[in-house]
Amino acid sequence: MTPASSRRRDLAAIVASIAATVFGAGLGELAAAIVSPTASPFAVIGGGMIDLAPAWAKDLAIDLFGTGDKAALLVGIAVLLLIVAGVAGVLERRKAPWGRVVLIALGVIGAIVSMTRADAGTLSPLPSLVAGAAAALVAGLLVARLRRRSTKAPTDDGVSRRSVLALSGVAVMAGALAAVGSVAVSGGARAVSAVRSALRLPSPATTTPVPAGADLGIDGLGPIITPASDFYRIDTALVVPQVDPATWTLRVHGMVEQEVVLRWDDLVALPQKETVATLVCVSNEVGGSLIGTARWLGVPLRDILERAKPTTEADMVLSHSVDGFTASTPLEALTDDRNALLAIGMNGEPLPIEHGFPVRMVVPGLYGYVSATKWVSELEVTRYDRAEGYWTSRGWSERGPVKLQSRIDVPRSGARVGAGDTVIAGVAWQTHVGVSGVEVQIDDGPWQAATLASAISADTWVQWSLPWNATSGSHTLRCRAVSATGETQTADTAAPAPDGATGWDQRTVSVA
Ligand SMILES: Nc1nc2c(c(=O)[nH]1)N[C@H]1C(S)=C(S)[C@@H](COP(=O)(O)O)O[C@H]1N2
Ligand SMILES: [Mo]
Repeated sequence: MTPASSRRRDLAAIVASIAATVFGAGLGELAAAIVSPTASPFAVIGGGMIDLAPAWAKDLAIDLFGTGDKAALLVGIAVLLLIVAGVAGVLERRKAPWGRVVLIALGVIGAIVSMTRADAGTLSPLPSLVAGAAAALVAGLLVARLRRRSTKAPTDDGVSRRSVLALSGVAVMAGALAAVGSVAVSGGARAVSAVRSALRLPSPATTTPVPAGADLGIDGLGPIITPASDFYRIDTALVVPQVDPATWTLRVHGMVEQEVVLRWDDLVALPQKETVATLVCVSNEVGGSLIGTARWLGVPLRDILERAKPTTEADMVLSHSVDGFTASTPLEALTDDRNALLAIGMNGEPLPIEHGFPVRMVVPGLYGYVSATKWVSELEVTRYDRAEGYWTSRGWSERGPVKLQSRIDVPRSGARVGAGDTVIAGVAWQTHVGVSGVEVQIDDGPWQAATLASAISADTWVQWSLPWNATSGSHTLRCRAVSATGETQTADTAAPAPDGATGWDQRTVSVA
């Protein structure tokens, strides 16, 4: 065989093996949709990578891709998979059956990882095994065609290669069809979303009014209550957990006098409270958008814990999600007079599925990673010296009180502003502490006091504005908040890890 024809055969083997892998992956997705949606080979590998990833990698992913970090991860896995598949193709042609061995090994790795997932069931390894076996089988058959003909006359070369390429096309189509089929079959997701749509929430016994002056209505400043569709989403779940209220339970256990198990019907029968609270992610950079404010409906966690009677030695509640995520919340924050909720409603509707349907926690004053467990299923009353939450074991601080912060929203960074009278505006927050003022500095001028809008409560962000007579040229705007306790927001810059970013938000605008 000439080196050129060998190269062409290698190329055909690469194409065939990649096609076989696409076919296997599609079949694996279909198998997962049928037996267990969270056991999709991609979700399993991705979930495993998310859990194993060091803190800096999470930071980097959020930095680079924002809330699109999961899509980026899946694309990354797919690219890696196709590279390995290509290598397996060459191996299979030159050293059969080693290519098939590699593909089967990929399936076995997926199967092993699937069994380590928090939500693993007995059938979880199946989709990955199906994917690996199908990829190996098809790759073996296709590459064998290439190998078989290579002993015949060189004129047959092109014919066999072309037939392998055509069959590869068929394999890719079949894989795509299986993947499309998997979406149609995944009834679990549709079922829970139908249950959610049909739900009627109980009415609250008490509500938090939103004062008329809370929303300044300035163009470019977000609404004081963030619509659920615009609310940032951060979690480790590649496949959004589908939890049916009919089977949902909350077990309160650990260092308690009385273990409590709550069902959905029990929960909705309890007196409900509607509060407004701002939720912010510890990964939010200065000036970042991983923050939102919503009206939450639910039962005070205090009322639930009161029934279980935590023992006096307990100082932490480790809340568990159905997907294995955990958060460590100081027991005190759940039993003091703040509105820490076991929430079922967001802005007047059942929680959106990706925001924790049917039940999540919302605790004013603490970053989400230590308090806002979505799809919550267990409250384990324990101690900080006995257990730790998901992000604490990855290097983040065990307690996460929200730091004093402020952000400039108007004018936007890099915006072109017309000279003359305009306005600088933004938001400021230190949830559960409250904000008493915001100061703005234009270029190197003096710090000027902005006007604060009416606050909903100390648990929410507050809007602020300052009139500005803008002169033409480039200007740097800075803001800093003053807390309700009189503390001024620090100028010291700190990265989000391990306990939240600090520093002043700064924008440069050019005035024409
Ligand atoms: N089950 C689960 N709950 C979770 C998380 C998670 O990864 N899994 N992430 C937490 C983090 S880090 C934040 S900031 C908030 C974000 O809530 P949201 O997605 O509704 O905005 O959810 C918290 N609850
Ligand atoms: Mo977060």
